[in-house]
Amino acid sequence: MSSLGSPKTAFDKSALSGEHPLPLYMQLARHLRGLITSGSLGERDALPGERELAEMFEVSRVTVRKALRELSAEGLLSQRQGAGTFVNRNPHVEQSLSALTSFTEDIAARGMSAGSRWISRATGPASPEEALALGLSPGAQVAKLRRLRLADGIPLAIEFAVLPARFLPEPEALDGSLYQALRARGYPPFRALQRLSAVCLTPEQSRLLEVADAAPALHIERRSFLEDGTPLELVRSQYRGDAYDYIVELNLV
Ligand code: 16G
Repeated sequence: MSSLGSPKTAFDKSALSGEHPLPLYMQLARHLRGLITSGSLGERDALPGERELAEMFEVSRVTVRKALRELSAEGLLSQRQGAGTFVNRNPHVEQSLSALTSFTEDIAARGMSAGSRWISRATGPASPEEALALGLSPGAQVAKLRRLRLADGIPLAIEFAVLPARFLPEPEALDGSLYQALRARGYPPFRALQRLSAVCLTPEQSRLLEVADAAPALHIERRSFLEDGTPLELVRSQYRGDAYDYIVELNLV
């Protein structure tokens, strides 16, 4: 149950209006979505039944059903046959864009435990694009690491990292933090360039991240360098759009 009191007290019938151009089920979904993202409805809170919600908001059960279906598709609710409808856990991470930190450090700093599930890892030849990004000759050997990154067991991002093989000759032996392993080998990441863009997840990515098909995500490409400017890693990742905010500090120049 959320710390903000009973979910029932948070429901506000006046959030819906027959005069509004949006269909009622969308207005209801928007209201409930707001309660979930603001924390008024907390992790694992149970929602009242369909009939009760319909009475509370003075709408039909069909409207309630459509709104709940929409939020389930977005991954904000779980509907369990016979048990009811529950708010999903929704970890939210605010990340500074100016600090060069690892996933493990970012998640630990928020009091959660970072984890990874391997999708694949191997040493092999660099693609022309990877060779270009890493300043290697075409076909040079690189370590390729594909991981699902988790916070408290919940999938947050898919990461595909490519590094010149000499920095990580045995990708199969990597257990835990990549940055920790690189620092331990004397190759600490010193500087990085990052490009962010908005994408819709592919069906495979949606499945891995346990979100609705084609859900929005942040595509982040990071190129990290050693202090002497040698390219260290090229990482392409998809971060769940509902779980990550990137914060940029702007100063007067
Ligand atoms: C972050 C980095 C990624 C790096 C990883 C290492 C972004 C967009 N990416 O996820 O480039 O490889 O941390 O994490 O921030 P680890 O040390 O926990 O394995």
